[in-house]
Amino acid sequence: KPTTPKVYDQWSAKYACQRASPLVCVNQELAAAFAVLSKARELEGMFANALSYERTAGIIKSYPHPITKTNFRKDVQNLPGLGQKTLAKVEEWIENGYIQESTEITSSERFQSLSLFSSIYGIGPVNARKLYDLGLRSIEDLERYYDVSADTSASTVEELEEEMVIYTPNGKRVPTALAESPRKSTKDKARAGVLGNTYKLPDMSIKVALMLRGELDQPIPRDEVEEMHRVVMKELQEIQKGCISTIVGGYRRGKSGSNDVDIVITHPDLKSGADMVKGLCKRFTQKLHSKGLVTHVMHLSSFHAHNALRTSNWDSLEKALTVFLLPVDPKNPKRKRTHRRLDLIFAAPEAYWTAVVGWSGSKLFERDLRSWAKDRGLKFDSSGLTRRHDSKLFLPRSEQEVFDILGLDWIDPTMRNA
Ligand code: DGT
Ligand code: MG
Repeated sequence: KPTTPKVYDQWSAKYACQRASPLVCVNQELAAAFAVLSKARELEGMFANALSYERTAGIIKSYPHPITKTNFRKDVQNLPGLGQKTLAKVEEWIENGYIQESTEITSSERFQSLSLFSSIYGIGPVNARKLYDLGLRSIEDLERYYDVSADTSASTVEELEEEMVIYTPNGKRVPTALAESPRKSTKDKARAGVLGNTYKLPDMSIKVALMLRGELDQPIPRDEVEEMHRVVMKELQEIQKGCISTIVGGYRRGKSGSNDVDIVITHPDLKSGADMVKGLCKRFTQKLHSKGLVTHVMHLSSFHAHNALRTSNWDSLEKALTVFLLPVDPKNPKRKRTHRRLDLIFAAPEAYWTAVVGWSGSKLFERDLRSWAKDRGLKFDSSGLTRRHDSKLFLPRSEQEVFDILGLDWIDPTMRNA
């Protein structure tokens, strides 16, 4: 579908989901400078500031002209959400070609270490700061700290399930089984400290990510993403015929190299598809693991229909976050394969298109999609689209219908790079 010219004209709209945002924009360095500021605030736990700079980077990505003094006065200073401080930085960039603060941050030891630590799958900003405060600076420091030399080879589905715990804000460990149990009341969970939870990946996953760092941090070319997809779907047909899928994430937005591969899967049978998909995630992950295609399982989640932990970031879909290794190519046996991060997301047929939209990104696009929906009395997440006042569930039959229900103009996935 071609992107409608209308969306291209809406560069001054408030929400990222109303605007066309190309992968690379005409003011890319300016957007990147604000992305650095956003990242720095995020790493320091200043989430409101991080979001504000992320929005600035987003709106700059949609602005279709190179920013100059003239159009700064005409357009840019009137863009929604840009405060005085931010505008001063844009002017500084017009004047000097850089933003002093971004340049300083980029070269600071603290920023470099915190970014490096948080680039390891499973290490978030809080953990990164904790490690930095312990005096750790480099990857070698991390490897010593997590004792990566110890056996990190096996993390099977079963082992992982036993290890899964949720850390409550006061540091209490609660088994995921309790946290996700549909039988425990919200009150029980609150008593156990589950509400306001943060998921923490088991240290084992961090070890795996560290051990495979040299491979996992290499971007995955598009043809390899497609090859992984083909292999995965061929295996899936063997245990559940007729499943369909979409490669989502950065690949779908046109990135030439992805950090991971995200695939949304369903069975299209409207009558029995939901039953066929239920529990499939775990079964399929076990199959891939037994074949050596999935070498590690970093996280498995949501095996309960009523996931009481539905927060803004975690939908209730079944998903497996794994490490994947393509088999050696018989036509090219010398070529060594690289471990890749693979996320499999399973949706019932009625949730398929919201899952596709919800996992295509970008992150800001998704966040604004939720806000946009909320403003209209709707609730959007990857597992469904509902009306707030009576919880009426919509059943979109295509991606276009998701946009229609939300009252949004169509935006091609390659223009969702806010
Ligand atoms: P990359 O880094 O090349 O993989 O780039 P992306 O954009 O593919 O980033 P990724 O894979 O972290 O996330 C893909 C999209 O899926 C992104 O828009 C956010 C969304 N997403 C990631 N994790 C979750 C989750 O746990 N729940 C939901 N609902 N969405 C998620
Ligand atoms: Mg991705």
